[in-house]
Amino acid sequence: MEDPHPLPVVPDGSYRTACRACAHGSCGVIVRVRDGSVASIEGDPADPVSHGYICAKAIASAEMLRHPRRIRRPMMRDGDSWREVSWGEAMEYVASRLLEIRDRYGPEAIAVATGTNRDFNQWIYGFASALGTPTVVNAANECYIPRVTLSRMLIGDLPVVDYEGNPGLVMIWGANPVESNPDEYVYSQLDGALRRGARLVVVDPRRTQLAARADIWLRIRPATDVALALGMAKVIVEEDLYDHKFVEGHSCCFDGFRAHLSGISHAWVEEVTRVARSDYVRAAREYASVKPAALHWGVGVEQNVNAVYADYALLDLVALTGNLDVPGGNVIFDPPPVRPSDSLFPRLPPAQREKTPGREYRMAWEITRPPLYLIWDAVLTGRPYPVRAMLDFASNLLVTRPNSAKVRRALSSLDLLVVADFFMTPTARLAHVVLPAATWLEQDGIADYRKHHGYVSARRRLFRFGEARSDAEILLELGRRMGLPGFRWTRVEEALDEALEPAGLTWEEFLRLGRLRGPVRYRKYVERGFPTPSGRYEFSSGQLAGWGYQSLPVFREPPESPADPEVAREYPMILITGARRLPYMASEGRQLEGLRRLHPYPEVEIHPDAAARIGVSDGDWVAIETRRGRILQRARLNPWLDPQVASAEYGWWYPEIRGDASWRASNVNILTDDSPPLDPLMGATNLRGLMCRIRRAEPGEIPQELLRGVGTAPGILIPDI
Ligand SMILES: Nc1nc2c(c(=O)[nH]1)N[C@H]1C(S)=C(S)[C@@H](COP(=O)(O)OP(=O)(O)OC[C@H]3O[C@@H](n4cnc5c(=O)[nH]c(N)nc54)[C@H](O)[C@@H]3O)O[C@H]1N2
Ligand SMILES: Nc1nc2c(c(=O)[nH]1)N[C@H]1C(S)=C(S)[C@@H](COP(=O)(O)OP(=O)(O)OC[C@H]3O[C@@H](n4cnc5c(=O)[nH]c(N)nc54)[C@H](O)[C@@H]3O)O[C@H]1N2
Ligand code: SF4
Ligand SMILES: [Mo]
Repeated sequence: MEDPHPLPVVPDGSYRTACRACAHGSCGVIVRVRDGSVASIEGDPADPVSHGYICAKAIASAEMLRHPRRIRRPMMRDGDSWREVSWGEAMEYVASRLLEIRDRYGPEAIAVATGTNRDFNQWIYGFASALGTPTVVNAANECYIPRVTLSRMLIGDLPVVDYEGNPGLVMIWGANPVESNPDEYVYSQLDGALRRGARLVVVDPRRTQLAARADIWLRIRPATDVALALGMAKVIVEEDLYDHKFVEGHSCCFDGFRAHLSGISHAWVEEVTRVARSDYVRAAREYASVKPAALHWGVGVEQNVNAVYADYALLDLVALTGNLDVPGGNVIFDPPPVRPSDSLFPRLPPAQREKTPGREYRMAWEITRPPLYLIWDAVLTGRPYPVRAMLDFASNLLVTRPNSAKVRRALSSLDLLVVADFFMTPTARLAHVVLPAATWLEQDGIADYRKHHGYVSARRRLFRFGEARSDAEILLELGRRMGLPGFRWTRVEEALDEALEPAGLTWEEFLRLGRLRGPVRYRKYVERGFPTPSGRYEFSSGQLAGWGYQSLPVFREPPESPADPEVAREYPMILITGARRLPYMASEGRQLEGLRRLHPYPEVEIHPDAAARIGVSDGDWVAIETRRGRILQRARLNPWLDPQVASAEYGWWYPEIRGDASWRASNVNILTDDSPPLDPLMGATNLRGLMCRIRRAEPGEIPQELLRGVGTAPGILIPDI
């Protein structure tokens, strides 16, 4: 294969655009194009969210753009080998196979899959709705959507930290913005607030960089956030530190909440969470008395069976202290004047909606996001309905979804699997058709379309690589070929024009303008009230009660826990999976030398005492085992951890290995489970807080490729295919 060359679509010069080398950041960057190539990618100091911040992933995008192993043309499987085909042939094949499957089994037999919230996602969800399938695979059950959905129900939308409003205290809870820049946040915002003197409270089982910088660090036992948040609420209520004006003027059911808090004891909170009462009392007092105070929370609290109630208890803290929708607190920002992303496409017909599996996970069901085990089961058993095809745009399902072994079985038994990606990932290797996707440097689009800080910005196409196309372009063509309702545009730009209509701008004009923001208004609830049955902030949710759920946040011991002696005897350590590392977005980037050299292999953090017991030193390969399976990561000793807790990285696969060890050897989702019990409302699985055991790896267990090391291997660019 000759070396591919990305071709510029713009003249040499400097271009403002929005990075998307991770799924969430959209940091403003300036890309310099010289002699038709990327000369540099730098942070844009004028960006109102990222303020010039840039990270290693953005810089590595230049390597990504021209990577010799990128998929350049559509490919179709021919037995055990691959054949490059034209777009026309690939699209014709996919469209006709999908129509056949739809006509034979119904549209629900076609699953659409994607990963985290990426800017093109409205296209894949729009495609699903137009096709009429409720069979959607994504990460909604345990990432972000629990807090968004609950917030929509209780207060209208997700309240995010108003960093521009100068919080006097920030409480970071189950989040690690230093490494992850999640969703609407970029670390530079928090850093700015801290430099301006904000106090910092961190709730995290690990002593992250931020925890080390904090005024108070609460080292919580994984998956017990509800109990800790309720304990803090108890302090705030009992010590009369709550905001009477908000509680009396704008909330309901406070007496019930107070009684709920009286029903739990501090001894119980301490025992469940392993946080000393004196510490969380101090944190509660500070959080309640510094004004304004902001709560920035993340997936650390959502990836377990207590996801939604943890989100609820945290929202209660925000409301209780009067920090809701106030400057420097947690604000529900009005969206920018663009059409809501889902309004561009037809809605899922009600009769198809009704078919969504998993009505017992009511909140997930309401938004058509069934827990994934139900979809894998449908593929494998044909119940509640057969699922025979899957379109996977931007998700390395085999590595990023719990219970990888089952995911593998399900994906392998489909009649048609289509994957759009940049590289031949382990998931793409299982496909029948692989489509080359465009990176952020190769596409036009509205960045942060679906975020909650109220901004959108323009991401512009600067290059073309091979025949790669943006996801929007691919889905638009597929939708048109299949005659789906709503897929009426001939070019993606027409959809962008339509999205921007409320702002009175065309895409071209927006490109020149660069960004838009909605109006910033505070305390909107005074006029608008809350969207609850009572119109007030409900400390006891009428909607949850109406669905037959506990109406106040309650704690449930995780399905595997130290409290269960039978599991704990064999698997004595508590495992959290998925702490982010800055160089990698989920399972991406392992083939980029610039990133791989920064962090060549996955690490599991363990306490030195735990390591000494099994004869392990820093850097040794260890085997981590759960009831589901075994993987290998390297031990990183950390004296600040609870000696019973281990924290493993996620997203690991090895492009340099050809066989199954590529995705099995270090993939933490070999260890996780997807089956019930799950979070009762959103179906979140237990990714943080499962039980494991760790031992030294035997030399024979470790694949040779890993022993050679990244630096000395004949390159990590061994053919992917
Ligand atoms: N570099 C990089 N950036 C990313 C990603 C990536 O893979 N790499 N992924 C993106 C995605 S998909 C997401 S959702 C966001 C996530 O970003 P965040 O929401 O900030 O979440 P994490 O970075 O996972 O940080 C979670 C923190 O919670 C802690 N934690 C683990 N279990 C618990 C618990 O039970 N309770 C509490 N209180 N804390 C716990 C972990 O130790 C960790 O420090 O990051 C996004 N950004
Ligand atoms: N054990 C455990 N599992 C987890 C988590 C955890 O903490 N622990 N975190 C969960 C969370 S919060 C999330 S959101 C998911 C993330 O899961 P995913 O979003 O599935 O993660 P990625 O590995 O980033 O997969 C994206 C794939 O799409 C490709 N890609 C990237 N951008 C694009 C694009 O624009 N178009 C196309 N077509 N392809 C693209 C990449 O090359 C990559 O192969 O993982 C979840 N899984
Ligand atoms: S955080 Fe994400 S968006 Fe920001 S520079 Fe890094 S990769 Fe790009
Ligand atoms: Mo996520």
